[in-house]
Amino acid sequence: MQTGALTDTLVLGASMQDFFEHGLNDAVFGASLYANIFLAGATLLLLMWLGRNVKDPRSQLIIVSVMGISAVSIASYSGLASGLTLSILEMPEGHGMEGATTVLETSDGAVEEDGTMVLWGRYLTWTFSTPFILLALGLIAGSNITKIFTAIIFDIGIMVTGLAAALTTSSHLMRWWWYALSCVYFLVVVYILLVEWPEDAKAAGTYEIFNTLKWLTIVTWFGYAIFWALGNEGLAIFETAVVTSWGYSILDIVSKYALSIIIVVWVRDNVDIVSGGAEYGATSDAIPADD
Ligand code: RET
Repeated sequence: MQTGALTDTLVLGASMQDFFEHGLNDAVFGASLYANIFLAGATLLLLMWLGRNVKDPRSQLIIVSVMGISAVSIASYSGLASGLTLSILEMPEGHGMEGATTVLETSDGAVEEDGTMVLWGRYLTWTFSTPFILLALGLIAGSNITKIFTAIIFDIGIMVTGLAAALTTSSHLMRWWWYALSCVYFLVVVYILLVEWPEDAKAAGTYEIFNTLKWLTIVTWFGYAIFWALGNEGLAIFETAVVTSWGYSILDIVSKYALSIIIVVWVRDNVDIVSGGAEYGATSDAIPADD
């Protein structure tokens, strides 16, 4: 019968409610998400307070940009905590988590599912949060629109291909192909951060602060890439989603909240330097005619 055939092929995975309850009942896992909702909210309020007296538009743009990081983060972690943006995926042949099962702590007791837990909402939301980091860094370095745009476009490429790497279940090789592609885009961003923007920052008189922010960013961003490779989505050296989730959450604390606070405190005290460049906002060296 038609209905019978349909029922036979229906795959029943864990429900969104199961994921939500798991976040509440598994304290270690849940804390990695709820702590970040709290930290992102607290950082956002602190940044508003720190930047409240800044009136210069270019300085305000940097401040608004870093506030955007925490604003996206609240939504990102809410997506994970509510169970909306995570799944249990069965990994392909040859993957370290092939044949793995995951136990979810629901209110009705433990539910075991085939597959490993993938918090794919992170990669989706990094697509929206990390451009804010690069916009702020590019503006502090006094860089031009072309370089800022290039950094942001390749950054979006990193995150979208990272999302593809996390969600691909058809072939083990294809997962690593996505990962490699993501790394190539990542190298473009690293090049801009290590070579282009330090030069611009020297000219803008912001080299010292830029250098600190640059290293904070480079080290933590490599941390994300390494964590993916070692975690349950990659080589599965850390087998559980809990370790991977905490790893990313700790990296987030440094790469987003600490970075934002350093930026806003510096901008607030250095508005003259931030707004000082003669050609800020221009796309060529030409001086507009008066007529
Ligand atoms: C992935 C996996 C594929 C290879 C690479 C990655 C890099 C991720 C990075 C993430 C940075 C995230 C930040 C989030 C803050 O909101 C996608 C893990 C290279 C660099 C800073």
